[in-house]
This record gives sequence, C-alpha cells and structure tokens, in this order.
Amino acid sequence: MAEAIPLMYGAQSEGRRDDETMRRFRHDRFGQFIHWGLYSIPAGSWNGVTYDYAAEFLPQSAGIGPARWAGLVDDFAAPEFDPEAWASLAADLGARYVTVTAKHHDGFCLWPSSLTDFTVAATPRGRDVIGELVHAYTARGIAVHLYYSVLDWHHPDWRYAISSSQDEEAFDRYLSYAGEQLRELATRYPNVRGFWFDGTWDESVKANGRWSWEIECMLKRLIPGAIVNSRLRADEHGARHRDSNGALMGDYFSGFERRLPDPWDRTVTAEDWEACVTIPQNSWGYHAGAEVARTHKHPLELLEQLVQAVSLGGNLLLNFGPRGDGSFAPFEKDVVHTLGAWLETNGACIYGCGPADGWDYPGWGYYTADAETGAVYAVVTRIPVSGAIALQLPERTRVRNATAVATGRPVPFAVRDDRTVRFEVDRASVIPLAFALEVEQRDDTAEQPEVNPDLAGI
Ligand code: FHN
Repeated sequence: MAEAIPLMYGAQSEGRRDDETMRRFRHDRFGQFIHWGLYSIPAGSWNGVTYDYAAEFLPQSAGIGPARWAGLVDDFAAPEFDPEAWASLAADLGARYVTVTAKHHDGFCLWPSSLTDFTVAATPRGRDVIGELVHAYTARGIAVHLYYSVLDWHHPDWRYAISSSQDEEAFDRYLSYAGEQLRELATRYPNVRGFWFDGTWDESVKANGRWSWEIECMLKRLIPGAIVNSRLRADEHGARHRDSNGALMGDYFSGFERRLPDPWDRTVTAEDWEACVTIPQNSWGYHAGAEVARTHKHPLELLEQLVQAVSLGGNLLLNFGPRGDGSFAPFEKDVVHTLGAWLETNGACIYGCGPADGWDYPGWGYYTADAETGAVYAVVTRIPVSGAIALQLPERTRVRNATAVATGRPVPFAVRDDRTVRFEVDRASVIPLAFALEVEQRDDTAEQPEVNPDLAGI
C-alpha cells in the first residue's frame, strides 16, 4: 500500500461520523431537493424559443447576459409561494429533510444577503425565502440543508481558471465574498443541519483546496455538528471529494448525480453517500417544455431508486422544481402522493434502514435491514411473470416468519432447500411489495440430510 502523502488540507476526519446529527441524517434516508430561483420564471424558454436543456442553465443555453438576466428580479413576485404549504408537501412526500437552493450558479440569493443587491430583497415582495422556509420546515420537524453554488455567473470576480496575477486577485476577492456569504447563512440560520455545495468543478476552485478546507472548518465552528457534502472539498493538490490519499472529504460522498451505484455494488456501503436525482431526465429548475415533459420518470421509478439507495446504505435526494409563481406542478404532486402513500405504510423498510449483510442483490428487488434491530426486509419491485419470488438465504439462516409490511398480515412461503425459500406474490400488484422477514441463525451441527452427489453443484 502506497505511503500516505502528508496533506495540510485533506480529509478532516476518518471513517463515518457517529454523532447524533449524522446518525439522524443516515436514519432519514429520504430528502427533498428544491431548485427554485429566477430560472423558474422563464422555465426553459426565452423570447419565444424553448431550449431543451436544464432550465437553470437558460442563461448559457440562450446566451443571456447577467444584466438582462437580472431583469427577472422584477418578475420574481412568487404570488403562490407559501412556506407552510411547501413544508406540508415535503411531509406528505415522506421526506425527512429538505435541501434548498440558497444561491444557484446565476448568483441570485434567496435570502437578503448584505453582501450583494442581487437578492430577494430587490424583488416586488422582498420576502426572505430561505428564512421563511427554514422556519416552516423546522416547525414540521423536517431538517434543512442549504444548497450553495460556489460557481457564480453574476459576480464580476468569478474566474473559471487562474491564468494571471489579476485573475488570482479577482478570484481571491470572490472567495472572500463567498466565505462571508456562508458565514452570513450560518449566522442567520443557525438551526439548519447542513450545507450542500455545488459548482466546485472549475480549475479556479480546485486550485483553492485550502479555502474549501477553511469553509468546512468555519461552518462546523459556527454550527457544531453541521453536515457538509464532499462536493465542497478539494485538497491542496486539486483532488475533489476524496483527498490525494483517497480519504473522503466532507461528511458523505455526493458524487452520485442522476444515477445510483449498481444495485449489486456493495463497495459503496463502506461510507455514507447520497444520490441526487431529478424527475425529468435533466432539469433541476422547473422546465415547461413539452420535450422535457416527455422525459419525466414514473413515480414508481423514483420509488425504486429510493429503495435501491437504502439497500446500499445511501440516502436519496429527490429534486422538485417549483414554478416561478411558487406553486408545484401536477406531475410533481403525483410523485408526492404516490411515494408518500407508499412510505406511509411501508416506511419501516426505508427509514433507519441500510444494507442487509449477507443478502445478495436478488434481481426482483432489494433487501434492506433495520440498522438497530437487524430486521430484514425484502422489497419486490420487479414481479416475475410467474409470481414466484425465490429468496437465496445467507448461510446458516432460516426464515421463521414473513409478514407484509403494509398490512402486518402473515405471508406464506415454502422452504425449497436449506438456502432457498419461495413466496408467491400477486402478479397484479402495481406497487412495490415489502415483506418483513423474521430470520434466525440455524444450528448447523444438527443432522443435515444426505446430499445426493448427483445433485451436488447444481
Ligand atoms: O449544474 C448543477 C445543476 O443545476 C444542479 O444544481 C445539480 C444538482 O446536483 N448540480 C449541478 C450539476 O452537476
């Protein structure tokens, strides 16, 4: 194993955090991402042209300069913005935390920052969106993480790369601005649980690993126990997410974006991680275009992603893009109702759960296990045409009972051999079926039936 290289600005801790705040984040498993800002108003179209790319990238897609884009501030009246209704929607979804865009790449701040005029304070209603949301979500027992884009298209001192002393001076001014904004956020909203960083892929940011290290230190000093995603961090050699010795920086890996690890990839269970996913194929801000609408995932596809994430020890952050007026679109409310209803009766196999050790990926769904009790759950998301579900048991394991999580009713099963039990499921079922398995270790010293050598190895 190669000798670790000495680092000043690498990972600040080793292994999983095991404090209460991190245990809560891990237990929550399911978060709602909110992308809302000026981009939500044009929703992917500009001057009568629709751009079938992510709505929040419209300035790039349509070649709109910062001054023209800033003109949208006057249109950001958000008559339907109702923080309590947003918090109720998150609760109905079954989300246990929410991550909200305080500032996205366009630099517009959803809180009245004292460091710039480009904020909600300049909008017709001038409401402190972040402050009202933090209050409403917290009042519903929903933890809040603030999304902050280091990338800032609006700020004159932003640089994509540093290629001169002038660039360096300008970007240092920008990093000071961003650092003071983050101090401001942590000071104004001290009961947020974490910070979700984005827009850290440019050379200019990778060349400032020390700044990212200092930001992590500052936030955790201002809010003890604050949770920071790995996407903030670079080390002094420009390594991102994991330092030059491979150690995870920040508190959980946040590199799974619009994708999950393979369902059989148990390597990811070694650390905390979160995957963030969209309902359309690729738009985080609300996009009104017909082509993008055709890419919307079915709610049950999103539910399966949640179960898959939990089966591999991760969290799922599911994105919603409220419309410019502050309302949610019907397709998003469908997702809320479908996932919320399922979680209402099946949440036991999600919240507080993680990988079921020894239970390999079965193909017809996922196994999860309660991290405290060890209870094992089988969640069927791909019902075979036969309706027959075979469970390959870990060695020396016996299933004593099985019950349907949603109803608590016993579920009959047949023991096929000492490593296989078989369930019959309702082929007409149109939602994932979750079973709680009561398992015990088998005493293998007991008499084992003679194995027919002709069958050995089948
Ligand atoms: O460019 C952003 C995008 O708009 C969105 O915020 C996602 C969320 O993870 N992050 C960036 C793309 O990687």
